Amino acid sequence: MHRSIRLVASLPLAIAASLTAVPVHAQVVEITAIDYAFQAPETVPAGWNTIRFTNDGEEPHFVFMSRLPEGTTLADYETQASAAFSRGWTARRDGNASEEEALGMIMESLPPWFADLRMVGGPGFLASGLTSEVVFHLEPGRYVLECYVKTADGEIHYMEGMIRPMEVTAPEPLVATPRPDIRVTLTNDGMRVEGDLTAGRRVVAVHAQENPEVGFGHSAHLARLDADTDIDDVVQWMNWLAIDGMRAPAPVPFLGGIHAMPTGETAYFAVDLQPGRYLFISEATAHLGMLHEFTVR
Ligand SMILES: [Cu+2]
Repeated sequence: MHRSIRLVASLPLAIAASLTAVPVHAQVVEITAIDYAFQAPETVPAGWNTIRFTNDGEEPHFVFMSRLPEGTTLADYETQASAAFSRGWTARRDGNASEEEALGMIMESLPPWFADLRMVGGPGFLASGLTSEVVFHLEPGRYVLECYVKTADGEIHYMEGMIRPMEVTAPEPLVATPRPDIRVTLTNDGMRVEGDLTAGRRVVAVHAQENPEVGFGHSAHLARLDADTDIDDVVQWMNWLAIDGMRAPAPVPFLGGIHAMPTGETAYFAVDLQPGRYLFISEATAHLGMLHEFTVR
């Protein structure tokens, strides 16, 4: 744990200053995370939206963004879906369930409509003090913004207030699709990374070509690694049901990325790459080998 704190403390300011805009003429939506709430507009227009996500908190945060099925409200989401995860996690944390039992409890109590929840790939894990820009195509509907990172005490961020509704309104304006420099393709055989992995401002396209038949989808979050970072530590931290899983602080600084999306969809994020060691890692499927290390020279 001491090592984790040192890694976060050593985050170069250069990274914070260097995250830059995705070069696309999309509408810009500001979402800010604090410990523990989201500041965000109540409505945004449909279409390609650049989401500028800023972490003004001390702990790492993300925006798990999903569109509710027709006829479902934020209250349904909180009392039926979030509550199922909270119960499973609390049983696990308090020593009343193994990981498998906790997962079973969650799966059993999720409402039938949860299968129709449309995950749209919200902004990925982001370290304190950073801003990331992601570009998503949003369909009209009722959305939920949620963070389920945990505090050092094992409280889930959404239980502390990090859950919020957002309405996406029609009509859909015509805006250009971003042009990526780097393509990350998510398949059930692993993560394929192609393109210009050199220093400079890069737009990363994340494409969900496949998702697991059962369980949670693939995602791609970008972490900056130290020369001696053990990738297994990062993989273990991603295990939400592990006792120490996903609790603040993170073992590495996260620079953003894209959360789970439906199969076939693509979203984008921008990052200014500096020379160094990096890791693309999937949240729910990292332990299955969904990660890719690379070095920028
Ligand atoms: Cu959070």
